[in-house]
Amino acid sequence: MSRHMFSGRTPLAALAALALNVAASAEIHTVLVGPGFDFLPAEITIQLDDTVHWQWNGGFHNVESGIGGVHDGNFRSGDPTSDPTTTFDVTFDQAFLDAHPMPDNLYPYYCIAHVGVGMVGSVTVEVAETCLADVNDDTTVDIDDLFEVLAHWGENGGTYDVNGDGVVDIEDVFDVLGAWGACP
Ligand SMILES: [Ca+2]
Ligand SMILES: [Ca+2]
Ligand SMILES: [Cu+2]
Repeated sequence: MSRHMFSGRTPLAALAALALNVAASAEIHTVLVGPGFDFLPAEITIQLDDTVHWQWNGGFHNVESGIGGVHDGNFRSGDPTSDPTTTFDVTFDQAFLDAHPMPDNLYPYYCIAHVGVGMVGSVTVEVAETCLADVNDDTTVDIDDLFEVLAHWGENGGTYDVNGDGVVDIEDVFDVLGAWGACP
């Protein structure tokens, strides 16, 4: 089987270690609040389970979700402040998305003191279709799915073509590694 050909070249222990690293890759994204009337970066795209860390950088500001100064209730740092030690963190995990659903997982926000002069930002949360990588349908993406993809190496499409590009190859292996863990 193609599995043997592959494992002869690539130590499975290294693949497993890579998978663990990928699975534990939730990131923290810092957004500067001020010193002018802007957020930097103003628009960010993050992955599910990542955290946005707003850090006050001069000026009198807050972070408040919504559009045009109308708060939508998703998140709010508090009243505007110029305290330079102020920070505000939101972790955009599945529980947060479930509690605060938004179209396309797009979360607009503003500073209530300066929304009138365009102090706005947004967070877009990308959610990987992890269950596509669960090729054996047991609700967990793990070493068994990796073996299945390797065993069907080179096939044209089908269940084991995780990314749907028409061939089972290394990209599908990376998709399995990237989706490691329980399906949501
Ligand atoms: Ca599975
Ligand atoms: Ca593929
Ligand atoms: Cu402001």
